[in-house]
Order: sequence, then C-alpha cells, then structure tokens
Amino acid sequence: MLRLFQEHRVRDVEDLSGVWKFAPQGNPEWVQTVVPGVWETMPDYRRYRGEADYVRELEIRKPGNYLLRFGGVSHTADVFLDEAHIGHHYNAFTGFDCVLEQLKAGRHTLRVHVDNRYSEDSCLHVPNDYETYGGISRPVELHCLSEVQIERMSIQTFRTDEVWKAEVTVFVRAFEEIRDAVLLVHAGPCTEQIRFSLGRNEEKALPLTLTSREFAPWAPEHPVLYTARAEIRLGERIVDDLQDRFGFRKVAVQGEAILLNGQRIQIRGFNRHEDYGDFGCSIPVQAMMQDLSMMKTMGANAVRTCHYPNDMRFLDLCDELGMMVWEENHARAVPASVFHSPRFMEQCRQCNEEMVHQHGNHPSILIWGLLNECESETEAGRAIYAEQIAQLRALDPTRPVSFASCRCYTDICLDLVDIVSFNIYPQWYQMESVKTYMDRLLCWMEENGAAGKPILITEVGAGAIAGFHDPFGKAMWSEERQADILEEQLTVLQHEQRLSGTFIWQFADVPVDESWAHRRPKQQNNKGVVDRYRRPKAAFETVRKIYGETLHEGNSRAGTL
Ligand code: ADA
Repeated sequence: MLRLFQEHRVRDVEDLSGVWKFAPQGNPEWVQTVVPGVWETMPDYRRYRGEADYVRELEIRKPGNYLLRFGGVSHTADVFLDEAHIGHHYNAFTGFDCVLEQLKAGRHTLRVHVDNRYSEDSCLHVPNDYETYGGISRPVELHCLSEVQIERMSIQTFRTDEVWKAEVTVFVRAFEEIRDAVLLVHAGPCTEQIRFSLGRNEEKALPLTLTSREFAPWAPEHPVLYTARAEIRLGERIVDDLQDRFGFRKVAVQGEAILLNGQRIQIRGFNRHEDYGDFGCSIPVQAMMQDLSMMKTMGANAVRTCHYPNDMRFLDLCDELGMMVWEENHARAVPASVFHSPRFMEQCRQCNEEMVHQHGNHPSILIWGLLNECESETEAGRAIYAEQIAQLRALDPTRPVSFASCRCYTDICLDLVDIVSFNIYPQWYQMESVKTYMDRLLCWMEENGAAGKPILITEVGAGAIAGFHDPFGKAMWSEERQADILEEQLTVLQHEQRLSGTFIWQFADVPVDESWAHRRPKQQNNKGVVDRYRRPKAAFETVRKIYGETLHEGNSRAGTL
C-alpha cells in the first residue's frame, strides 16, 4: 500500500504489489519480477538503461469507475489497459493517477511501459551524483470508485488566540450529475459538514474549518497526529471517503530564527538519498525505519530529502517519529543548457505542484526546498528561482522556502528566500580551517541578502571508503580522516550562534552515474557515515558524540523567543 495507515474504509482499494511480468524492450522472453521494485535488482538487468514493460492481469468483479494510483515510476511511464493508452507521467519521485471510467467486469491486461533513459526530454533525471533506476519503484493501487470521487484533501493548521484551527479543503469530482450530497469531515472532537451538488464531470474545492481547544500540537518531542476523515453521503449511502493524518503545528521565520509552535528550532540533520544496498530507490519500509532509527541514535532530529520528493511511507514514519523534514523538489545542479530550457521549467513546475499537493499534509515537513546548487549567480538564473519560489509560496503559504546554494561569494538570490542555505565542504573540497571558512562566508552572506534571516548549512561532510582504515597516517578516503574532518566541521558549526542548524552530507553512501566515476571511488558518493548496507563507518560514533552532546546540553539556542 502507498501509506502506512488506512486511507479508505468505504472505497474498495486493491494493493497491486506482487509478482508482475517483466520484459525489456525488444526482448520476447518475459520474466517474473516484483512490484514495487527496480530492474537493477535482477542480475541480468543490473546495468540496463532503456525501456521495459511490466504486465499483469486485473480481475474486475463489478463494472464501474476505477482509478489506478501509482506512487512512483522511474522515470517515465506510459500506462495501457487492454492496449489502450490511459496515462503518461514523467518523474520517479511523485505519484500519479489514471482514471478508468465505465470499466467492464472481467479480466483486463495492465501494461506499464517504463523508460529510464537520459534524453533531451528528461531534464530532472540527468546523469548525476546519484543513480536513476528503472522500474515501478513505489506501490500501485487499484481503487473502485462510485459516481463521485474525493480526489484529495488539503489540511493547513493555524493557531489564533491559543486555539488550533485546521482549514480543510476537500477536492471532489463527479462522474455523473449528483444533487444534494453531503460532505462530512471529522477530526478529533470536531465534525463539520457542507452540502453540494455537481454536474457531470464537474470538480469543486469544498472548504471547511475545524477548531477546538482540545487539539494538541505536533512537535519533535511529542508528535501528536490526528486523522481527518472525509466522507460523501448521498441520502443514506456513504459513496466515497478519504482519511489522512495530520498534525497541528505552525512553522514561522522570525528574524534569524526558525520557529516551530513559537519555539526556536536547532537542526541536527542528515541528507538522505532514497537508495539502499541492492534495492536501489525502491526501499522496503523496514529499511526506511532502520535509517530513521540510526539517525535518531546519532542524535539527529531532521532529514533533508535530497534531491527530490520522498516515498510517502518514509514521510509517514517521519510524522510518527517527530523527525523534522526539509523536502526538496527534483533538481540537482543541472547543466546550463538544461537549466535554461523551457522543458526544465515545465518539469519543475509539475514536480513542485505534485510535491505540495501530495505531501502538503505531512506535519513533519517544515521547509520546502528547490533547485539544489543551480544557477543562482546570474540574472537569468534569478528569474527561474524567483518564479519557482513564487509558485511554491502560492501552493503553500504556511511553510518557509529555501534553496541550497554552493555559489559562495557570487549568489544573487539570497533575498528571495525565507531561509538562506549553503552547502559547504571545508577541509574536503576547500582547504581552509572550518572556522576561518565559516567566518568569512557568514560575513559575506550578511552583506548579500542573509541579514535578518535564518541560515542553515544544508550540506557538510567528507568522504571515506568503508573499511579503509589508516589510524596513524589518516590518509585521504580513510574512515579516520572522514571522522576527523566531520569532527572539526560539526564542532564549529554546532557552536556557531548565527546558524539554525546543519544537515550532514550524507547519511549513507550511494552509487553514482558512470560519468562521475573519476571523482568517485568505487563509483559511489562515499560521504555516508554508513555504507550502502548501513554498516557504520568510524564517523557514526563521531556524529553521535557531537549531535548527542548538543542534544543533552539542551542546546542553549533552542527555546521560546
Ligand atoms: C553537492 C550536491 C550533492 C553532492 C555533494 C558532494 O553539494 O548537492 O548532491 O554531490 O555536493 O558530495 O560533493
């Protein structure tokens, strides 16, 4: 299933996880594989980049309206039912639906044509410092619909006069004309309802407000979650329903501080790619949980979903564990020719919209990030940043927006964002001492748009080849050298009063595209504090010591403003 809780009690949902048939393009031999998954898990297709088909039968017991919901296909999907084209989607990291009206009862053949090639059409999936896999990488569901459908529900929470309020908007659409329907929304002690009618194929956004003194806030130390339940009644019948979990919390930027429910937060974070050992980007939920529990063991309280929106089950875990999240759109330092193409803008816009619509209710997401290390030092680049920042703010005015810059001393976009963020690698790519480097950069930032705003270090780290030890010489790529560098970096950054926190680059090693191999031993980005299979390197204990100390000191900067 796509989520870690039940989204529907009335709507019939079938989980299509399981064994599907698989064949790469032009290969008449079908083999069996499992969905969700990536084809790189099959020994014969470990290095396959191309097109492939996934096929399975659907048994439809009663005729009617249906919907296929895909959590993510890497990276381009064309969906066919009985060979009729019913959907197309680009981008591995956001979900999409295919609506099937008036489907006949009986057996149908579902075919998903998947393509993970790099091409001019693909501006977000480019050869990169991480891998783009191939396959139906996130779960798939078949939903049985009635005459009216709840498409989605948006929940934004506010606090006024000591009382929490949830503004809920339910997006509905009718397949046929419906009159005098009732939408009922329930959460905690509140129930609200609204009457509505819809013409055939009409869509509407229905707003409701839930207010109560009883609602308790969501915070990392006590991540209280509520379930909002929406249902549509036509006479005596409940014809559709949707449940989502949410939390009451307010994120705000006040001067140089990031506030959560009025308390200043101090981030001790990790960057984490969706990549695990031999599973690629299709990670079982147990492994997601293991990642979070390892991060928590080291004293971390936040994770950055570099460099794309994450699996909703991971975000569900973050909601439940009180892990704060910086979720990021899908764009990592693309080449200039791609960055300035209209296709790039179009694909980013779509990703931004899908990210906010699909993930906006997760209380753990505190910050929207965009365009990691793109061209923020030119006027043309600034226009692209400005447009996408405006789009994100229009989609969700309740969360601060930021981007991770590497344009030290040249960035001209810092005034555009709510939080200024930099990726820095002193002692790894730059040879200055961390303190000297940071002091100089902070001075420059203050004079170039960061004054009066919070500042985050969104990446800092060093590489080590797992298992390579050199305790005395501390050679480059040894675990000891990485641990030493991280110790210096974190010690300086944790005590720098001007910062609102740090995200270590990175939690785990990841394989990278071949074009990066000359800079990346073993064709991996080796800056993980654990390896691809989550075996800790020496730096694990270093981070645990430093993040842990800050945690136990109570962190003088965290607190009420
Ligand atoms: C960048 C980038 C990361 C990674 C990192 C590194 O800052 O954002 O994706 O490539 O550098 O390891 O050099």
